[in-house]
Amino acid sequence: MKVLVLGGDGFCGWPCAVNLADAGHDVVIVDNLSRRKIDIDLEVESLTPITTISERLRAWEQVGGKAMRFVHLDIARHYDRLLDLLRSERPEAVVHFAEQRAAPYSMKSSATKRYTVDNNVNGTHNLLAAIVESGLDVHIVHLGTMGVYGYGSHRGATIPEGYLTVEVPQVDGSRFTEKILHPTDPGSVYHMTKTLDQLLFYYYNKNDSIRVTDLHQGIVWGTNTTLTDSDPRLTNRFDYDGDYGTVLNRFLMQAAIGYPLTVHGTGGQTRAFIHIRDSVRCVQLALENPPTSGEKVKIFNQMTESHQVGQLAQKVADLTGAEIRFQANPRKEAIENDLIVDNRCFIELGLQPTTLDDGLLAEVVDVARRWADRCDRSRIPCLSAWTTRQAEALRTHA
Ligand code: NAD
Ligand code: USQ
Repeated sequence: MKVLVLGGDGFCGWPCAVNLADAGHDVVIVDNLSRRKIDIDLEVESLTPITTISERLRAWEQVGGKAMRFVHLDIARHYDRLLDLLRSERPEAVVHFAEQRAAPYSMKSSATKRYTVDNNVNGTHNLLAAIVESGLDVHIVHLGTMGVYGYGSHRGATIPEGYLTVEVPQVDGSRFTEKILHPTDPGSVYHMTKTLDQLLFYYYNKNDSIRVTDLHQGIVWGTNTTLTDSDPRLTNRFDYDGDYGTVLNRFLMQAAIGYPLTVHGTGGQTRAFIHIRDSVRCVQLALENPPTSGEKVKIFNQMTESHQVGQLAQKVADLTGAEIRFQANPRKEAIENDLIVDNRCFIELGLQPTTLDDGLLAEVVDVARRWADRCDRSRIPCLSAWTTRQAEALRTHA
């Protein structure tokens, strides 16, 4: 099938594009390369050396991969070009990764808050409006986040896949049940944009029958898939800095270079995780099992396991001998939370979860050790504070 991969130069998008091409799909990558530009602004680089998008595409063809094309386009700002692209390519599906995805970056300043909202909400809305205007029947597969459900207490309840069945009491004492979108509880401006995306999908699905699968993805760890590992020029990015590095990959990289593991607060935060290989597989499964015409937005919880941050640090320390250092938390978030997640949709479609086994953890440590000399230690601390109170705590405990 013809697929546009929006954000196909990014950490999740690149291995996904390669995987879809390998599966025989006709892939067009659309990206404005903003992620590479943000690295320049932040004066940091991916731990792994990554080649340019042209070099990546050339290398992919040289290793025998099915050719992919690249379109340099900002989907949040260039609506007319996006519409023209849809009209000329007539894709059957669009995979949408093209958003500013770091919570700490979104909380750095009013400028990054505004950029994240402008970029993410406009990008998603432009895509929906352009599909309606094109008159095409396009399946959107969007990368959302587990964070839309929030990380307060769920009082031991299992988080369903997008929709919650509620009982509504009436003044006359009667009750009725209803299936509603699970209430949202974003923990950062970035996460808030994902909750807004969710409403945009709900509306365009209801009004224009746009077919959407929204993947509520957990924290992705690991770096390469077998395909991106097949040639150094195909290597995926590895973010380790305080804005874009995510917790498990950061711990593994910190262990590799002998930097104490940076646990925020008590480490009681529980989060959902998925390995990059499973992330890629899930997107393919979602694409190949689209909603039918008239079906409401399909929501899948794209995660395979939940862990407490402190326990993860302990696991990495046990594996590598690393020291753990508890730090003032730059985020305004619950000290501790429960997280029980229903992920049956993907399991029923055949996903065999890659769990956090020692071999895979060690593989990431090896990647990080190989590139340790590229690490700028001064970029490791998380300095983006959620409020002035957290900023003060960071200063006091520095
Ligand atoms: P990334 O920043 O590495 O990739 C995003 C890509 O989109 C980049 O290549 C960037 O240049 C591009 N992009 C951003 N705005 C654009 C625009 N307006 N027009 C065109 N291209 C644009 O991020 P990622 O880690 O690959 O995440 C991809 C998606 O998956 C995001 O939407 C993110 O919210 C979601 N997600 C990521 C994770 C994770 O742990 N990395 C977890 C859950 C969900
Ligand atoms: N944390 C630490 N130490 C660190 C880094 C983070 O203790 O060095 C803690 C944070 O305080 C937080 C948790 O680890 O409690 C997760 O932080 P993270 O940066 O790994 O993940 P998050 O900010 O939630 O964002 C990432 C991706 C985002 C995606 C989200 C999925 O960047 O794109 O949407 O994971 S989820 O977490 O399920 O919402």
